[in-house]
Amino acid sequence: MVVLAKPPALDQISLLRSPQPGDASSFPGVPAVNLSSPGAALAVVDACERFGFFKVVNHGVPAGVVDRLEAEAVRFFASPQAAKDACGCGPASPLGYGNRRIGRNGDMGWLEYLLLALDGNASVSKASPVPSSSLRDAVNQYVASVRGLATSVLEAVAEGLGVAPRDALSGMVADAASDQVFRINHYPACPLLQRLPDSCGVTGFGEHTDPQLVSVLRSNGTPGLQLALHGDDGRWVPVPPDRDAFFVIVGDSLQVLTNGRLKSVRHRVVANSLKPRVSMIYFAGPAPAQRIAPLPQLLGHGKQSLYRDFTWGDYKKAAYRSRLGDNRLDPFRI
Ligand code: GA4
Repeated sequence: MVVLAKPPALDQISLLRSPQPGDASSFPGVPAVNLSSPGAALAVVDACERFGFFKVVNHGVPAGVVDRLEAEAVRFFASPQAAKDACGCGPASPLGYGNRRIGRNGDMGWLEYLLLALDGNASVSKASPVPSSSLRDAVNQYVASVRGLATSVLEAVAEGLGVAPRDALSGMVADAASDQVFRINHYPACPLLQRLPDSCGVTGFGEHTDPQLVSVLRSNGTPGLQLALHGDDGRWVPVPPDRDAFFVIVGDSLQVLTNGRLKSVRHRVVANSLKPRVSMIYFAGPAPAQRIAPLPQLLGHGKQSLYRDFTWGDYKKAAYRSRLGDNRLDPFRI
């Protein structure tokens, strides 16, 4: 048992866990894909089938756009807590500035964040409170580029799966009514960790799958992200940070649209004792009325859908009734 002289704030919200990654020796590493190279579509599908995860390199998103947003985010999160609490954009419910509370059902993490809704033009929506117009502008500029990356990824998935038209998936995200969200997470350094045995970790963001089609994540150079391997008893492996790449995460909706051929991936973040981690994630979701069902071309040869029919609106509503770590697709399986 660990006895701490002075109970830290962390104790109040029972964050301590032991999220130990497993033996990563047989993990070949995160696949890296250059979307403009020949064979990219097959490489994307292969990575999505094996891991539900890969990183995009040589992506063409200007470094200045990324750096500008990271600097704005760091500046906001570094402001006094009282200023953040009074920024007029919190507490998150679920949009806005959130501190440690995730979602509506009691999930907690060692982080603070901004969760923003985007409108049909992929600009921060009027319904989303933001702390400053400079942060809003930086998000809009960033999302304009990263949404293009998500589009290319979804086109590559369609091509690699032999699905026509090429925009069968990406069109769901390009739809003017599509439901896209953007999140900036700040995981402060957690010095308490240095006083705990190695076997103890602090949960930054608990394990979960993303409900959307795909998520595109970029982080600073601080480690912490881990993913559960498909098969292999869901062994957890660390994802080495790469501030120059974008990580693509397969979400539950893409799993259903491909009738389980691509699988969403459980992932989580553990806190770091020394360095703060900042990540920015674009979640590509479809319009609320969009039917989420296997694409007809993937249901040939008498194959049945593994899922009952539902819309993105139904799924999102169910997600917000769930706990972070729940398997949200289970109730939708036939
Ligand atoms: C996980 C993916 C995205 O971060 C998110 C999260 C959302 C939230 O933080 O408000 C949820 C979570 C996420 C899934 C289950 C519900 C909803 C918290 C939670 C407990 C913005 C999303 O779309 O779903």
